[in-house]
Amino acid sequence: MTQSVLLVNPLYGPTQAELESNYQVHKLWEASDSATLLSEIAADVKAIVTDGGSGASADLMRQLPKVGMVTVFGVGVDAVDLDYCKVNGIRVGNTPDVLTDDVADLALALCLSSYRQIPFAHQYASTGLWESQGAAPLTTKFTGASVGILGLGRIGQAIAKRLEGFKCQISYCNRNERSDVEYHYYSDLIAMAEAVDCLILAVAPTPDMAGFVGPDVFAALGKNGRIINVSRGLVLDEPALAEALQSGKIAGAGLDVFVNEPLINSDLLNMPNVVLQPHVASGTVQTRTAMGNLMLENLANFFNDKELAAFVA
Ligand code: 8YV
Repeated sequence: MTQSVLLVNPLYGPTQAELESNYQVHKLWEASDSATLLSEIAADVKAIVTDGGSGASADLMRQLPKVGMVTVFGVGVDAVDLDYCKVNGIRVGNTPDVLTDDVADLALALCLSSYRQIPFAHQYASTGLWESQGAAPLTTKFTGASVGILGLGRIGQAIAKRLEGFKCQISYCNRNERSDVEYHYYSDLIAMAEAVDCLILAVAPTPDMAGFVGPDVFAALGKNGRIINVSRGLVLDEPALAEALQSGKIAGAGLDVFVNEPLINSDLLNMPNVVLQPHVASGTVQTRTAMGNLMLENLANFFNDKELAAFVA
């Protein structure tokens, strides 16, 4: 029997094609009236397929009472109502590990882009400014920088490994100190921000972390401080960040994620000291393929009553 699933939003093409060839796929984003679609499919749908940004709300899951699994095309499950899943015995699959290297690579790319002003220098070279104005302005050295990582999980550790290659002084802030690393531990984010030049957000956020990195952290980082975010937009107080960047309270930011993506706070657009990316940290063909395969494996395992390949609940 072909199983029915709800697909919340479009996926990486080949993954979606594979999904559609194995399941009956109901596409939520195509429905003119989502409540009507959900009531029509409620008796059949046992799994929700979604991505890290959309997740699955309690309201959505309530309308599909037969659902026993949410499978996320991504590692982050902050947009899935995990409390609702726990109470209702709904499994939650995700795609850890396979995207770790790409996300860490992009974090480093954002560090280098910010310190060495690569987007600005590209403009300088490509628009004739080099010829008309002479040599480009000098930038800031990244090798040897003091860097603090908020969240030393899988991705945070992969970032730290890369930072070792840049001879950085590495600190981290976690709920608990890790016994398996030598980096400097801070239990307090402000204390770490005071000690470092560059703060990289790699934390797996919980909903209560909204605006966690705000004015007090920017003040602690200081005028030479930079913030890199490859975690989730909600962790950063964006209006306060824009103000801190405009007023020179901190030096720069490199951002891949935003609180209302794909909308970006207009104050952050076109600022010379901000490097923006459209949430592409895991966005390589190789990694999206691996994420898709893991997500499909999770789904197949659920329907075949096997343990999920990767899950958080
Ligand atoms: C994806 C992500 O961009 O893994 C995550 O949590 O945010 C990303 O890898 C997203 O889930 C795919 O759309």
